[in-house]
Amino acid sequence: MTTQIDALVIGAGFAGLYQLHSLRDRLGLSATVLEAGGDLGGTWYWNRYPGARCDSESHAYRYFFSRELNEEWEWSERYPGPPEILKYLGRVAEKFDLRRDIRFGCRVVSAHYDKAANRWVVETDAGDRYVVTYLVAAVGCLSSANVPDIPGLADFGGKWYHTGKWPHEGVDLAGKRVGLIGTGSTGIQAAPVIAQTAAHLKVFQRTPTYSVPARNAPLTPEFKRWVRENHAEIRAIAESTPNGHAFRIAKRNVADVTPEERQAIYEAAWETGGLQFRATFHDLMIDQAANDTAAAFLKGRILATVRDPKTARALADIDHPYAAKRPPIDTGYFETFNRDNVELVDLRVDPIESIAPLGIRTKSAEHALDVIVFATGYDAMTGPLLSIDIRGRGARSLREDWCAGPNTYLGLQVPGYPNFFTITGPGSPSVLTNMPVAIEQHVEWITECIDHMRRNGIDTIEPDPEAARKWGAHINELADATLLSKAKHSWYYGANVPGKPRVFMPYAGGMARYRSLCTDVAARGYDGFLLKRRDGHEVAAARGGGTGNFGVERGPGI
Ligand code: NA7
Repeated sequence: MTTQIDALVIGAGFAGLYQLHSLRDRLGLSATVLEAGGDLGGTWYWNRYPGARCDSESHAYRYFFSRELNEEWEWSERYPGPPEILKYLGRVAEKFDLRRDIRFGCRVVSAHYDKAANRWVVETDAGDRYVVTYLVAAVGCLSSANVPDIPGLADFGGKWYHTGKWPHEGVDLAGKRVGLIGTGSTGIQAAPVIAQTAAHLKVFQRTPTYSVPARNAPLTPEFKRWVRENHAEIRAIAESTPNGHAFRIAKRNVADVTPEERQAIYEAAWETGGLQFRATFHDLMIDQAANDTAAAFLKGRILATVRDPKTARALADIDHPYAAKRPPIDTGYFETFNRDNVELVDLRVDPIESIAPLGIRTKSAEHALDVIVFATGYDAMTGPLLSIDIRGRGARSLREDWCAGPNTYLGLQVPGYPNFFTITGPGSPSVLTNMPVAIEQHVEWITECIDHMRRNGIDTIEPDPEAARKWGAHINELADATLLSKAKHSWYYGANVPGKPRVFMPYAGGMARYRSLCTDVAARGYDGFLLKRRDGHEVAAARGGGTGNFGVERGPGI
């Protein structure tokens, strides 16, 4: 079956839903969303592991584009869990009548640009074809599960699961000996909940990491009222801060206060909980000495919480600056190691060698297990795009073009792939932000760009290769100006996936700055992009950003 429409959107998470609404209901285009999952939700459709919860605070984890939607929706907890987020997205889909243009259970396998027709030909795993003018990837950054290639997994006699593909019917862990591999945000959320039901839990830790208590709780009626009455202000803060959350980063530097004041500030932030800890000082992410003070405080908390000294030392022996890797937040993670049924396996001392039919074999021990839970993260940012056979001009493939790392302009488009847009793609702030805020900005920019093309008889838009090259250099320059570059083994660098190019992928200049750059680029006639009319004539843009003059502000861009 071949369907001809104006626009095709891949993915029905936060990004895909809003993109569909914008293209269809604002621009009047015919548009369809193809979604591999059985229902909407994206990340939240798949991530239903024990303890799964959003790390963004709920009052800013929402769309802001519709006042009416904001006024009718109320979150129940400080951090929403998957069921409530799915309910929210369900309400969005109902309100804007989105489901009629979404095909579920439909995986896109290829998207090839047909130059002669100036159309994208998209094929699904069911063999359906879509011929479209505009192609938007709303595939998410963390949707390609990374299951490590450990020898023997196929022979494991028990059950194994990746947290990002958790069975929807749930997994009964009662009475089971569970091995949890991975101590990133996911493993840290899952361990305390698994420990409550499993007979025994072994946490296999490769890299210890910091964590701050989330302090989740039901929202009080007063707070809910405050949210209802202050949507505009919450939005204004979220859209003007570097990471899109509804809290501001303090202007003070660590050296501006006495050690006693600093301690009191950290203690208060510890009590408040959550990602706000990162906002206590302006220079935490740019000054090693400043960061050392936060790191020392957080390591001290681990040592004070965990009773067994050897376990405490293994958990607190952290090798990177605080927040140089994605900082987890938790509910009783370190306390979990005080339980009789929980044990830490320090893989730096005793690495995993193989998986045997009865469990995990490390260098010096056999760990008998009934269930293995892989909380081993994702082939982040590029993985979801490269899992599709995407081919642009001259049948060049994205996999080949990105063999040395992603190449984009503003994280929105790829040179040689006309009319193909990515939402929260590599080269955009994405994973360094509160996602819905980044998503809204992208969707609106893409929608306005397509509107501009249609109003001005422009057939194709794609980045000038030179602008993309400069953008790539800028991404690295920004990362190097922060302490993010001190954790080269993070997934921000693709280091968690063997063979993946080690390139810093997200834009670390901050969401607010990125927003103004994108707005400026559009205002200059899509500076840095090549726009061609139907007759093949190029439309000149005023040159600015296209010359690589993006500016670097040495500040807390993340
Ligand atoms: P992360 O942050 O990538 O964490 C994955 C964890 O799994 C991390 O501790 C890894 O250790 C560990 N890992 C990965 N591969 C292995 C192998 N082969 N052996 C042992 N341990 C391994 O993924 P999450 O799902 O926790 O979080 C992803 C994002 O979701 C998070 O940032 C939030 O935005 C939400 P490593 O540190 O690589 O040594």
